[in-house]
Amino acid sequence: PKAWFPRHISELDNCTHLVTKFEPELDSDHPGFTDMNYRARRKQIADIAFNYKQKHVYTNLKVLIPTHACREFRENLEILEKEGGYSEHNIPQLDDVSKFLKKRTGFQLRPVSGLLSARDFLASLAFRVFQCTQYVRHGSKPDHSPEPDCVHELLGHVPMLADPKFAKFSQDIGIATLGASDEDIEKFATLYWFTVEFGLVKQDGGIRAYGAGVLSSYGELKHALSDAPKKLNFNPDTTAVQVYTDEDLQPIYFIVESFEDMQQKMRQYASKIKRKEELRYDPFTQTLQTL
Ligand code: H2B
Ligand code: FE
Repeated sequence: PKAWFPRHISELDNCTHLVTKFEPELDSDHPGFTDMNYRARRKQIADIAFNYKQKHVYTNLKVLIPTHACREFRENLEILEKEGGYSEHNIPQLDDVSKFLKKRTGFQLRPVSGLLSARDFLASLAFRVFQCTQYVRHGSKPDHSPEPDCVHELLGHVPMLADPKFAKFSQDIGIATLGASDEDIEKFATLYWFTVEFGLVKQDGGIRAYGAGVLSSYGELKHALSDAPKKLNFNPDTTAVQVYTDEDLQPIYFIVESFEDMQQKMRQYASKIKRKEELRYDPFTQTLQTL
């Protein structure tokens, strides 16, 4: 067999094997062997070097997508790679992705500098506007970010927002939240969490991920489709009051029968919410009109 060697600069990620002969931690003859401060500092520096992975997230996720992601996500990621500037060597510009989405489903990306309140975030969806963070997670933890970052938005949300049915579903949640009480906003935020962020769907005789929080994290994607977490059937009345964690892998996921079924159940749920006015979005004037 031919010996492997790197053929692209990104493959230097695989050239990280250290010769440990002189390491202060392993070699008792090293002048720093007994100096714990020195060893701790060396370890910090070594960790930075180890974590320097070019497009680490993208490359890892691509391995799981064929078997773990729903059809809509897979198809749209392929189109984004052909037309949207997506690749493991490139993080596309927000404006280019926004134009791409606009053509496909009318969604546009609007830059935001951090985590928004649920009310403001959901209100934007009513106008087919997705508030999109600009910064990237810290390089020391490429597989996890406690807050949304552009890796999560671009790899998790954008492919799904490029699907017409899913775009409509997202806008419908947004419209349903307008003028809602704080209590109802809390419930819609929880429904959003268990669908758009961490949802699973029955497809092709198995279970696939469509939630952006799952699809943008290698660890979460593996975990979500394993036997470890609990999986319940999506039902807006019970899902809306399910407690969740945003600090760790999810212990519970909700499965929808299909996107049509999810949309219909959500519509029914939203129609029961007390509201002062019935609203409809007029795309020509980009205004919400009272019916
Ligand atoms: N703000 C930002 N910037 N991005 C998000 O994905 C996001 C948010 N999600 N605020 C919201 C909250 C979501 O978790 C729900 C609606 O609370
Ligand atoms: Fe998100």
